[in-house]
Amino acid sequence: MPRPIQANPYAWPWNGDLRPDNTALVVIDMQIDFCGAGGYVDKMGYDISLTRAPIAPLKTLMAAMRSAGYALIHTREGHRPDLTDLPANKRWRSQQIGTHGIGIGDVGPCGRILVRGEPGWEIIPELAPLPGEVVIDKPGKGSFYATDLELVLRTRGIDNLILTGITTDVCVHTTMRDANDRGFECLLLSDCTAATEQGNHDAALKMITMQGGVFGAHATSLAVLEAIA
Ligand code: C5J
Repeated sequence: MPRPIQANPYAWPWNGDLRPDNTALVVIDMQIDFCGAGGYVDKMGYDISLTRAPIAPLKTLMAAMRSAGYALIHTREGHRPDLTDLPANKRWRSQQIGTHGIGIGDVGPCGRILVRGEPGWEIIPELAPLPGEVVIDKPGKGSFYATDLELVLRTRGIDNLILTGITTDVCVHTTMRDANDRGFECLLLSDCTAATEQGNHDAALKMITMQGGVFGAHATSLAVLEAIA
């Protein structure tokens, strides 16, 4: 039986009920567009060494959780090739930063940015899903909006979510907040997430600790590995 995970601001999960069949590891948007050379984040001029930092600890954690029998769920942010699910304001804003007015839906070095089926939209090979693992395609920042994630989790009897991936302050936080409102018990891993600015990552962690754990808790991947060993 796994022990509760040493986390901040409380030992997680709240009720101590941590089991492979009620807990899933969610790996959010580890796509070339967010952490690969020539991808969207790189084109915007951000330092991809930050968004690549979670790759190594995630690789170790994913292997350990797979062999301990936990479900892994992967997400990919992306839009239909005809862009019918891309709000005009999201596209316009994405074209305001970086070079040459290129944003979501436009052609970049890794194909059309954040368009399903393009090379940049793929999950990086180091963290590729295994056959049979659930992959959620989402058009928004949160993983629940316009997806069947909640149905998949409820069907499997999942209560606890361990949240990882990029970026901490955008897609991971949006997912955590939404999951928390839906009654899921959430843990965000500080070394398996990253933002495009370190200050945003740090602030996103601090926000979680307010009000006794306003959206859940955060911990390191080492604490998870120790608890499930
Ligand atoms: C962003 C994400 N930052 N996966 N997406 O646009 O966080």
